[in-house]
Amino acid sequence: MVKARLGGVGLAAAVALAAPATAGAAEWKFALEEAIHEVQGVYATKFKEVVEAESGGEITVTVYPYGTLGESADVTELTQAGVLQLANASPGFTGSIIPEIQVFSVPYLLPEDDAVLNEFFRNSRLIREGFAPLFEEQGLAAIDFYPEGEFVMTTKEPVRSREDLDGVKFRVMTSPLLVETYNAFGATPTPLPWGEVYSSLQLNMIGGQENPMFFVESTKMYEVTDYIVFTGHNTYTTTIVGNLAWYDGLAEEERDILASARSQAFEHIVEYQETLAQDALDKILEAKPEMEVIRLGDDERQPFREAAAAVEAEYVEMAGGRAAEILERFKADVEAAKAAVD
Ligand code: 6CS
Repeated sequence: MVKARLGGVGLAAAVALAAPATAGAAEWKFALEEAIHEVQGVYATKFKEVVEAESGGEITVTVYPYGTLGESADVTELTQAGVLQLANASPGFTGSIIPEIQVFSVPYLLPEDDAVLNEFFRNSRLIREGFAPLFEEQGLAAIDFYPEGEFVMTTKEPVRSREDLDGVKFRVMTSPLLVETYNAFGATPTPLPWGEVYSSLQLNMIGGQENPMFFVESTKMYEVTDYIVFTGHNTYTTTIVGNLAWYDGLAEEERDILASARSQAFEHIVEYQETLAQDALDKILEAKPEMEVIRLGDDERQPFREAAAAVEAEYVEMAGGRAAEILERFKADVEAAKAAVD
């Protein structure tokens, strides 16, 4: 069992976490990497609504948004330790403990078309079953995977080529393959937890970062960068993890409620995101009309695609174990999703 670093947990939150649930009723504590009004919060709100309704009030879901229990690594550790039952744990961070999950960070592997993307997340056997043993080795149950939107780069200088990223200190999440990705893209990758990104941009310690459009808007990244660059290189993926001992100990009825809440929240979040990125971009341009939007054309994307081949090879090398098999299954499931949508 991994020992949780409780350093990031505030006193009030720690007291609340330690408090026993009301006698007879179960409480599922669910921590997020985002605020309650952001994508993970919208998912968790739906999940809570379904669990509480379908259990007739026997189960309460308590949601801890980002800022109450520390960074992503902290809430993952608290889940491994059984202090929390559920958490968002995105591969951009969990790649540090589950190297194979970094397949989600290989550029240009996930489909760009939304219908294909959603079909892939909904029905891929790799996603729905194949990753489970890797999470179990870390004391975690793999409960759900869902996309949170296309990554865009936001930068202080215009980017149209890999040369434009030369010498740019570019913030990435802390999974090692993201360092390889931005090395291959020509930048100087700088892994940082989320809480340090805004101030690092403000103080010019870094010159760019990547995130989905809704997050650029909701966290006001546009205030400290001047360009939004569409490269089409990836989609932000998150996973929901559960404490394995807790998950294994659930009664059949509780498992059914969990499965129902998971699938209803998944469909809810897919629908919720239909216009989210465009709405966020509109809000950014209204708040900061001088923000420049650069959409790389096919020719301009080509060098980034070529760089992705090196990242793919590095993934197999770095993740070892089942990485090569996972990569092939991933590609096969993307092809299956394309065929299903055609
Ligand atoms: O870039 C990050 O670190 C954050 N991005 C998103 C979309 N969600 C949470 C994560 O910490």
